[in-house]
This record gives sequence, structure tokens and C-alpha cells, in this order.
Amino acid sequence: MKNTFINSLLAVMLTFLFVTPSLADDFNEPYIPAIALYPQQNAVRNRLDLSGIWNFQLDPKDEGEKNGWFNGLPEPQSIAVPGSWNDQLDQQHNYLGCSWYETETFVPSTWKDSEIGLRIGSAVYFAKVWINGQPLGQHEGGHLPFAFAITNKVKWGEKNRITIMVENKLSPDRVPGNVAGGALASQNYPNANYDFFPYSGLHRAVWLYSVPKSAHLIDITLTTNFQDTEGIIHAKVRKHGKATSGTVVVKGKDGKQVSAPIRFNGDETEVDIHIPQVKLWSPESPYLYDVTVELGNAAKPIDSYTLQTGIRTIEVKGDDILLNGKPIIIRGFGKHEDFPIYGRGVAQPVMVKDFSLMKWLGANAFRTSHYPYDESVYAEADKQGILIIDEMPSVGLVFYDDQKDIDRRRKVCDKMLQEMITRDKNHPSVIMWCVANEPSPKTLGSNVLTGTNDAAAEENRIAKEFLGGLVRQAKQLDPTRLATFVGVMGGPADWMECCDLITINRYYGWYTNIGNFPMAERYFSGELDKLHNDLHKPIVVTEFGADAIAGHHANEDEMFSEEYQQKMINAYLDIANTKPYVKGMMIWAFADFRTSQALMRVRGMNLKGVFTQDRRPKMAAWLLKKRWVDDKNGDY
Ligand code: GCB
Repeated sequence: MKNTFINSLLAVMLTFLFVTPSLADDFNEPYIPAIALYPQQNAVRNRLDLSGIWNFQLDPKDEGEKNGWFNGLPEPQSIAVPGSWNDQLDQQHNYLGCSWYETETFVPSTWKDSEIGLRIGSAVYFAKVWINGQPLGQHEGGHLPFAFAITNKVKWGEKNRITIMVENKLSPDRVPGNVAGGALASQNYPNANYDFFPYSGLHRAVWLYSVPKSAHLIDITLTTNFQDTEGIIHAKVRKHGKATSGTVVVKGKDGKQVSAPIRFNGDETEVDIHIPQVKLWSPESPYLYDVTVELGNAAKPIDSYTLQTGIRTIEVKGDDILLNGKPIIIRGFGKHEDFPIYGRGVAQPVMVKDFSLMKWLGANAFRTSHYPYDESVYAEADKQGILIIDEMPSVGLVFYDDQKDIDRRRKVCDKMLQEMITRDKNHPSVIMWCVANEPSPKTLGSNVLTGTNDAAAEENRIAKEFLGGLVRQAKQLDPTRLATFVGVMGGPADWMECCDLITINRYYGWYTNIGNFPMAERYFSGELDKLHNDLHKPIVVTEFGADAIAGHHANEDEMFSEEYQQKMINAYLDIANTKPYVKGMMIWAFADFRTSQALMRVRGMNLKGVFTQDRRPKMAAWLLKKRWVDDKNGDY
């Protein structure tokens, strides 16, 4: 927010209308359950990573489709996939429009008797896909995968051309987008209504994969529980094809295994597997079991898929967040997928580094602000015992513009929520679904200035229906995890009644009460008490912090100095320690990150990282290490 509100004071209200590409009949919407099982290589399944250098061409005149670019790009340049397109080539950093990607590949002849799929990890924001010039499908929304069956379209013994048109225009009916009247949207360049750079393109790996034709697994949902020393994994299995039976095998690291037969009467079945002397999953002991589901005869299965999962429970009781029945304290960050040149493209060395830095300073959690991250991040968090608040890309929602746009955004959110939960539901690290970041009332700017948090009656009604609907949908799709949205400073408190807990971002001392620490602390402390009194739920502060230019020092309270940032973080953590109902403190942000250009974003960067963009610690990082590792006393 904050610069949401500051900019709203300056805002020139502009309406940005872009037409969403039409749903042509021959372009199918992907089948969401097809993304449930990440492509896996094993004895019966195959996969081929299409990462590498692809052909690429910008299409600023939107002429590619008309001119049949899916039959071959006329003047391609080279581009790396995965990776954002913005900084790989000159003159397209701020580009908003259509771009075309193209690659060619043989499909291994050994896959001839299999079903074959094409899975695209993330295309920001809208994609149309062709194979060998034939339309395959389309997908709206970045940061989430989509897949198409291509079995009948493959050419054997010759190369297949895969063409993906990616289009990233910002419009009020997209999520996230450029909300008409959204304050950031009218001030930023490019004019996204959110505070991170609108990096675009194919951000994650593109896979070809094969699954057995006669029968294969489509979806596996694991939920876990325990009683005394016995663990219980409930497996819900969906398959396609002729198999009528199979097995679920659960194997611990010690090699001990338990299995249960499954029998299908239709395409779905469920089973409980009981694990004696269970080792529960927790940040202190992130124990993982291999869960293998096999179709057909165990000696020679038709299909097989292995998931790694942990057995744990998560719930809110009174003012506590309980993991495996025991209260936990969340210490962590909001992050971004962001690195020079890669943009938002998968940068695994950076991911590995980030985990080691989180461990170095004693963090146990992060939020995937403001969109779901690459799948490898969740697998690593499972292994390392880091808790995740998994957030969908619905940042900057408002409820006061054109009802048609609001309705369309709701539809997109519903779909994204389904996709996110389908993709991430088996990760023990994911303890909470976050359905939106900082949905805002129209009066946000004045609310923040006057210390109020009202909204007009009709806006309240729409917002509660929208946000409550999403939270309820998350709970319905996955009753085993917590669900919330992150509230903005100046946002109505009663919007949060639908949430399992209160998750809020606060910036007293940065966007308000600048330099006035006593006042900022009083407001922060007072508001925490009020929210808790009104809503009676535990509170996790999902964002607080200050920009600091690395290397800039001051011996008085001076914004942008490392000292100011450190002092602010220290003060917030001290206050949290006095509030027994505060169950989590997450600093904004883990590392400096790229934003649109704006008055408040020098060099187009948000500098609230406790690490620089290239992961060097600022003073605040050392402070956290001292508090969370060296002085470790159970406090923040
Ligand atoms: C927020 C937003 C985050 C911004 C941050 C800031 O509340 O959730 O996206 O980057 O404030 O630094 O202004």
C-alpha cells in the first residue's frame, strides 16, 4: 500500500482499457487437474525439458496471429527460456504487448504408445499455444502452470514446432492488472497497479511428458493427521483409463514401508494408510515420507507416481497457531522472485542461496508474495523445514470500479485459486493459503491520513462477498490448511472476519509518522490491540519495514539509511514481543527488488530488502541474526 495511498493523493484517475483476447472456438481452456502431478521421470513416465534458447519476436502491432506466425516466426531473435523477456534484449524492458516464442523438438520415438502432454510452468500474463501450426489452447494468469494433451498432434520422426504467444497488457479486468482508479496504476511506469516490476514471458520450464496410455494417474491428494504415535495419510487418487486397482506405498527414510491396496469403482478412490511410530514434519525436523501410488499389479505397475510429503497438522485455536498441536511462532519474510537479467525467471542458484540465508539468520517462514513461486521452491521448503504462506497473484484488488470488471476479476481469482491449490496441496511446508494481498477501499488514502478504516456500504458488501467467497472456496478445496488474505493499512477490519487469522501489512514510521518513532510505535501497538479485541484471532504481521540504500549511513533518524531500517525493524519486533496474540512477524522484504519506475522508487527498485538484490546483508540482516540465532530466546 503506502505508496498506494501516497500516490492516491497525486493520482490522475485514468482508465486503461485493453481488450482481453477473445476465446476463439479452437483454443481450449486447459484442464486444471492436469497440473496436479509435476512431470516425473520414472520407469513408466518420461519427461523432456524444453528449457534453452528459443526463437523470439515482439509483436507490437498484434499482427502475428493474422499473419500466421505460428507457422514460423518471420524475424526471430534468440531468448532464454525460462526467463523474463524484459532485460534479455535491448529496448523491451517496459514492453507491454504480444510476444512470440518458438522452439522445435523431436518427440522420442519410445513415447509412441503413451499419452503425451505439454506443460508450461508460467506465462505472464496470457498465452496462446500452437503445435505444428495447429491451435492447442490458451491460458490466462501468470505464475501458475497449464498443460495440454498433444498425443494426436505429434509428428513422429521429425521435428515438432511449438509456438507460444505471450501477451502482458495491463487491464482492469485482469489479476493483477491496472485497476481503473488504482492509485499506483496512474503513477507507475509501466503502469501496473502493484509494487513489483511487470516482468513477463515464459518464467518457468516448459516440459513435454509422457504417461502410460492404457491407464494413468491424474491427481493425488494427500492429507495427513496423527493420533498418539500413529500417523495417518489419507490419499485421494484420480486416474484415467482401464486400471481397477493399485497400491499406495509409504516409505520412510529408514526404508520401512507400509502399503494399502486401492480399488476403483469409477475413476476416483480414497484410502487411509496408517504409519506406526510416525515421525512428524516440523521446521525443527522436516521429516519426509515417499508416497508412491501405483496402478495395476505391484510387480509390474501400469503407472506409478511418487510424492514426497510430511505428516503434520495445522490449525488455529484461540490465539495460537498450532503445528502438530503445539504453538508456533512465525519468523520470516515476504519475498519476490526477482534477479537481474533473469527477471522473474527461475534462477535456481538464487533460490538455493535464499534458503541458506534464511537459515543463517534463523527465519522459519516466508510468504510467496505476491504470486505462487516455482515448484522447486516448495520442494526445497519441504526439505528444509521452512513454512510457506502460499499467495495467489491477486494483489491490488478493488471493489468500486465497473461491476463487469469486478465480476471478471472474481472469475479469474476463482480459477487461480483452484490452480494454486491443485498444484501445491501436497507440500507440508504450505500451511496457509493467502487469497489476496491488500485489497483496498476507495478511501484508502484518506483512511490512512485520518487513521480510519471505513468503506462505503455497497463497496463493503461487494468486498466481503468477494474476499469471503475466496476464503471459503480455499477452505472448501482444502479444509486442512488455514486461509486468509493480507489486510492493508487503512483497510476495513471487518473484511477480515472471514479469515482464520489476521494477517496485516503495516508501515507506521515509513509511509506515515515519518521519523517519529514514538508515535509510530504507539499507533502500531494500539492498532494491534484493537484488531485483536475486535476479531479475537491471532495476528501475523505479514509486512513491515523501511527502504535502506545499502551503504548509506546516518547517525540521526534518516530515511533510506541502514540505521533507520534497522531501528524500525527492531522497534516492531520489540512491540510484537509484548503482545502474546502476535504469532508471526514477517519483514518486508527479504531482498531488494525491481519495481515499475515511480517517484518513490529510486532506480526502479524497492529497497526494503534486508539483503541487497545480489544478496549482501544490510545491517538489518545482522540484527535479525542476532535476535533469531545468537540470542535465541523464543522472542521475535
Ligand atoms: C505493501 C505491498 C508490497 C509493497 C510494500 C511497499 O504493502 O504489499 O507489495 O512492496 O507495501 O514497500 O510499499
